[in-house]
Amino acid sequence: MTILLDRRRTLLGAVALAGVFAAPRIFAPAFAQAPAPAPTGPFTLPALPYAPGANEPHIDAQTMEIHHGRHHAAYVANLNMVAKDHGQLASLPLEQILAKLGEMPEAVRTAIRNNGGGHANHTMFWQVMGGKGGAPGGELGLAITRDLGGFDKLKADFNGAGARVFGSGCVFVTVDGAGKLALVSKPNQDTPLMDGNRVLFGNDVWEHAYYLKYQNRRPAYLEAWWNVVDWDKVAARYAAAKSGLLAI
Ligand code: MN3
Repeated sequence: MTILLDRRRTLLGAVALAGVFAAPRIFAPAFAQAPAPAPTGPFTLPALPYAPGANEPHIDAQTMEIHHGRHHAAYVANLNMVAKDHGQLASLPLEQILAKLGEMPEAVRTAIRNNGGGHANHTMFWQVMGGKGGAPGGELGLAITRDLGGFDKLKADFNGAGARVFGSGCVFVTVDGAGKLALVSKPNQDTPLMDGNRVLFGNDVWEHAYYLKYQNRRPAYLEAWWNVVDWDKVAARYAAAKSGLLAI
């Protein structure tokens, strides 16, 4: 009896094991249809040029980490998904893609506008922060006085434009090849690059840029932001623009 029972157990065990090993075969086609890994290029997330806490206390480290590591990273990942099926994107610099938005395939134009714009705006945004604020001097300071009525007026006008953005968007100071400055705000992830212009600096007024620390107090964020602007970096961008070398 004992031997028979053992045999039955062994048989049942064998059937059960066969079932376990058969199962993957049944589901094999589903595995075969799983999406390919997300593309890692041609666009890449630039590293933050400073530690996430470098802009404390005005912009908290957690906001910087989420803003860079999730929001900006998502724009890059989405843009790469578009580029996977539209290889021509890989052969054009981002600022040219955005300047030629109207020539992009209609089916993906909005995706390029939102994600390409988001990639460009954030790439610029990280670069111009990490500083100690203060007032810009030298040739840039003179240009602000000449074209924007001085630094105090620029700050007031810039903060006012930022407060008036309904929903999400950015405020920019643009610069042309002659060094002339202008103030402009854009909705969503639109950028002056889409008009063929160059961005000297700008601030992100999406709620994700400030909500953890400032909640609904966008004007307080706009005011505090000037304390982290790196005017040396902005001055370098100004010189690059006048040399025709400023891209994003
Ligand atoms: Mn943002």
